[in-house]
Amino acid sequence: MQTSRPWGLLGVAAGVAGLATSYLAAKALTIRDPPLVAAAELVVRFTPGAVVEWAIETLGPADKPVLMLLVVLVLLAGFVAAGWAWPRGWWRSVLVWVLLAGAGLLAVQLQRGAGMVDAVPIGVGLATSLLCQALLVRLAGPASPAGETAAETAGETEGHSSPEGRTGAAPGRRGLLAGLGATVVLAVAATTFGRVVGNRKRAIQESRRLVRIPGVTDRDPPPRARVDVPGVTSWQTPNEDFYRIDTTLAVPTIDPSQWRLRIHGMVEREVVLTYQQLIDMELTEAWITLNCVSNPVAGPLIGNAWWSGVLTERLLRMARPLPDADAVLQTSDDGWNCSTPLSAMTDVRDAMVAVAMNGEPLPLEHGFPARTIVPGLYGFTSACKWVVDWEVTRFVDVDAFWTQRGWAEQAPVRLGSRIDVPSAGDTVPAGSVRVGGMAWHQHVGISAVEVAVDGGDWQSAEVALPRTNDTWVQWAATVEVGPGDHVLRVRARDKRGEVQTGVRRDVVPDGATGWHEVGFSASDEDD
Ligand SMILES: Nc1nc2c(c(=O)[nH]1)N[C@H]1C(S)=C(S)[C@@H](COP(=O)(O)O)O[C@H]1N2
Ligand SMILES: [Mo]
Repeated sequence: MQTSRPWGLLGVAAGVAGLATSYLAAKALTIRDPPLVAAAELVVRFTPGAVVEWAIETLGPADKPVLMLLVVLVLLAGFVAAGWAWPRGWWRSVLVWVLLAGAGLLAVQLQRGAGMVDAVPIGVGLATSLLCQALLVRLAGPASPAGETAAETAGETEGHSSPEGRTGAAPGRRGLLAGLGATVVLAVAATTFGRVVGNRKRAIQESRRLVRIPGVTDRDPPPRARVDVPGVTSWQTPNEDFYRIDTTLAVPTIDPSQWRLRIHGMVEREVVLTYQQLIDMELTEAWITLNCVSNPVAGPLIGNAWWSGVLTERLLRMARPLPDADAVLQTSDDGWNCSTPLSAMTDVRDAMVAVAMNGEPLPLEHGFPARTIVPGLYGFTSACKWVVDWEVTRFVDVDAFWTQRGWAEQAPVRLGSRIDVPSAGDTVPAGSVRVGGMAWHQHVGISAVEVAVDGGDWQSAEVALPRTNDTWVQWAATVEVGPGDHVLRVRARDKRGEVQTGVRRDVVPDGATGWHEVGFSASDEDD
């Protein structure tokens, strides 16, 4: 028996399994391109233009398949190398896998608009390949000690006379075949499932594109909402730039025709609404700023949009909550939930089940086909995306997702402000410096903003006040600074007379507090 392990084949099987799960992960996370495609795109990007032109000319429409084939061949070579490396020391093999994953990561990260999430499929693929290889090697029979003599050792242990004789060649081969078969099945299953998930996403994107909601308008920001300082955050946040926070790995894909909102629990009458019934009701539209409780001072987890939807008050009125109820446990299609004060959903504010954001049906990531928006409350206690169920209840009887994890049960947004201009570390000409930023206390409203340089006296800023209290506001000021280093700080005052506290507190359990401070330098113009 002179069979040594088919090391290269093991590597290829493990590599293909990794490719398959990375493809599945990419589809499930709705990432534009799976890593393999990203790699092919990278090749195109770094190939000299003349070569690309030559390829297109000579290969015609076959240029893309040929390119993919090349990338696949290079990858296969990498997989074989990873396989061969194993008997020379498992860590060498791991090194090859890591290098391959590193190349994939590079390809993915060099894509336009790549983010952290795009790295996930690579991690999934790497983990799969490592795991598969380890399992396959094990199935192939008694492990051969790593080292230069691996080939000889492999030959020895194969003999029936060796101590592991009974688990030698024949059972090893059977185990290996079973393992390879299982790997192929896994790879095909992962790819097929990824396809299905991807197709489903595309189908729902298409339904979204076709949705027409009568009464939804696309509004320009009110003129008085803006200050004239370049670099201050846009008052309206475009959908593509709107921060996204949720616990889902795969964005729920809900066909609007299948969507229902069930209102039940402590109500006189249970109500079940279809999407059509919802959008046939009278629409409310409003500018509302949404922010996340985990936004640190001056963090990015805040945005302002023009929302269209149906007042939660109207929907709850149909169900007639019982007098003892004080909360609505809202549940998403993906199982996430939050408990919202019933009062905030039934008082005069523009709390709504939103169906459109900035004049378009909700983007899938922001809750299509429907999500709740409650002005004045942090998202984790109110802004349920993909909302499908409202149980009218009492706070004492429920513990929602984040409350179980140490966050507050109720969380009105805190008065806050930040400096956008200057940015930390900027150098500006000494003298009169225009500064600006944002301030917010949704549903209370901002009355004034003040800035101070180097811990000096507070001076009032100009505030661009839109007619609503439910959005953030832009502010601007002119400060006088001499040459040298400076620190600018800001604080806001709300319409209840509360002055923003300078006490620094962490985001847990109910939102950060503290003034935003920015260090910058002023230089003499003669320098
Ligand atoms: N289904 C679901 N809805 C959710 C969440 C979630 O994890 N799942 N996160 C909430 C939190 S913490 C915030 S801050 C807002 C963010 O909404 P956005 O992603 O549209 O900006 O959604 C809320 N709604
Ligand atoms: Mo949040």
